[in-house]
Amino acid sequence: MEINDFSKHIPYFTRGEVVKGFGRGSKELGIPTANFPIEIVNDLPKDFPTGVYYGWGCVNDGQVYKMVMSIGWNPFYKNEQKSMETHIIHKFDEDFYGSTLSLIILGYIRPEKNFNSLDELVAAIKSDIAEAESQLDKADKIIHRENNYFKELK
Ligand code: ADP
Ligand code: RBF
Ligand code: MG
Repeated sequence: MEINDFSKHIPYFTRGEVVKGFGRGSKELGIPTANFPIEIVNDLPKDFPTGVYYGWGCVNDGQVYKMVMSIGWNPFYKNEQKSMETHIIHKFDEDFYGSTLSLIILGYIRPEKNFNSLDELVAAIKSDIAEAESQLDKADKIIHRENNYFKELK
């Protein structure tokens, strides 16, 4: 059986408001994650695997940037609620709570894991960011950056 047969759902388009997350200080770690409301999480197809993904993201009618996202229960924190949190690979001057975040998810990096320390979690996320950066430089991924989905709010 294919455990990661997410391919039929890819590219996956999703859009929602940026809400307050768990407030665990991801930002202090240098990896802020924009969280989606539970309704958006519940809209995911039932067979969409939890794990770490990459793709493109855009805040309101702004520029399109590379992003990585975590979908799942964050085993390191033993969350009771499934979450979708996106780290946009760009340095923003200000927070954007309440804004609309549009995403195109293009690929899967790995399943969610537990870690022995916060340092190991952060190292894994940094390696995910590096992987996303290189995947999104490929021609078949770059084309999605220009998708009309990102122009609908302009
Ligand atoms: P929370 O627990 O509320 O999600 P975080 O520490 O994860 O708090 O910070 C997330 C917030 O940081 C986002 O909602 C957004 O407003 C802001 N932010 C700033 N830069 C980024 C970025 N590059 N990627 C994602 N969110 C960012
Ligand atoms: N949480 C986990 O418990 N396990 C993971 O494997 C995991 N991978 C992540 C990968 C990325 C790219 C991102 C942005 C987050 C990930 N998280 C994971 C969520 C992380 O625990 C959460 O963002 C914390 O708030 C970081 O302090
Ligand atoms: Mg967050």
